Amino acid sequence: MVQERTLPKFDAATVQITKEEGLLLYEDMVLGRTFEDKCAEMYYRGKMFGFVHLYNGQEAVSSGIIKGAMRPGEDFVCSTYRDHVHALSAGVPAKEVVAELFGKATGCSKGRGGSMHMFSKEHRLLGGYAFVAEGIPVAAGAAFQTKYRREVLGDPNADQVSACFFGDGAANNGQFFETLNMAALWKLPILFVVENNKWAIGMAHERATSQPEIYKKANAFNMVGVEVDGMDILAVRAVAQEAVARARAGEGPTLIEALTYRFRGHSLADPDELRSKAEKEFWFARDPIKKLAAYMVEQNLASHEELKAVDRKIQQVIDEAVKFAESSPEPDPSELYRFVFAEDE
Ligand SMILES: Cc1ncc(C[n+]2csc(CCOP(=O)(O)OP(=O)(O)O)c2C)c(N)n1
Ligand SMILES: [Mg+2]
Repeated sequence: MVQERTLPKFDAATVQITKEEGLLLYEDMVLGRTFEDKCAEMYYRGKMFGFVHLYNGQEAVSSGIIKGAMRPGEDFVCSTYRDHVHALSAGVPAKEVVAELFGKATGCSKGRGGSMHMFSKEHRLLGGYAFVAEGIPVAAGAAFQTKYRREVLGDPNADQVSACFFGDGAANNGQFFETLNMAALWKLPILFVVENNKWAIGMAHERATSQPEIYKKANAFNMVGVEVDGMDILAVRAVAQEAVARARAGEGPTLIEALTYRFRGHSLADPDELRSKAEKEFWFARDPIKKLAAYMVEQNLASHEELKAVDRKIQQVIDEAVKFAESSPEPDPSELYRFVFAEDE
């Protein structure tokens, strides 16, 4: 029998959501899922190399936080090696993400990064990072500069919020503790979003940490900590909206622990033999996309036909993105040393 942590209950009746908002969230999650499925197909067809970590199952976290509560393109987003979908939610066009996976010059990191290093200055995506917990202090740096511009340089437009996504495994790393301390001390405008998917490769979360309820660690820093059902996008959105409001008001950071699950192995090279069938079934039954679709139909916010039209539209976006990436040029070898250091555009 699998011992599952009780998912916090969320009463959807407490939220108001318009048809447009619902469709935006639905579309973003479908984009994430369809993108990753195509990515797996391309990987097995030998179109890309190295480690590739997919986000299937966790979509409600990226879409609920970024699309549901932030201002994509103005606010900052910082990711991990599981970064394709955070990039998409932040507004990086799918064609630039596929091109980056293929190592093409048109990729968002100009083909230099690949799967684990999506980056976009334009979309304020601070990067994907291969080292566990590496992005946490980087996101705090972005939050610090916002606060500095506002309070020291007197820029009234400096009200941006940073969201930093990382895993349960990362929450056992020293950078997590040091950064949370500083962020709380300086009341930085930042959301620390732990995507607790129960596993760090093959290490079960409960076996690796003294306090499995990660949100409670916020207490040690005098910071607000909340847990949320990471399979329920409306719950994630509600928690994120509160945290963003707190950050913009100068009231400091929030630690959000989203309870979620990855529907695939750790990476595309992982045979995924350690997780039990019962555990997987428990979480597959909570598919965040199906949950939102059912809610939208039940609330008369959209019909099955309208939702299917979104699915078809996204399929087309992905197909076009692949064509764009396939026909894009490789980076020119004469430019090998370019972009090592920052340069004016
Ligand atoms: C500093 C560091 N140590 C070890 C690794 C190897 N590693 C890659 S992913 C991973 C597991 C991280 O799990 P988690 O933070 O829960 O994120 P998830 O993969 O579940 O999204 C480990 C140990 C690494 N990349 N960086
Ligand atoms: Mg994990």
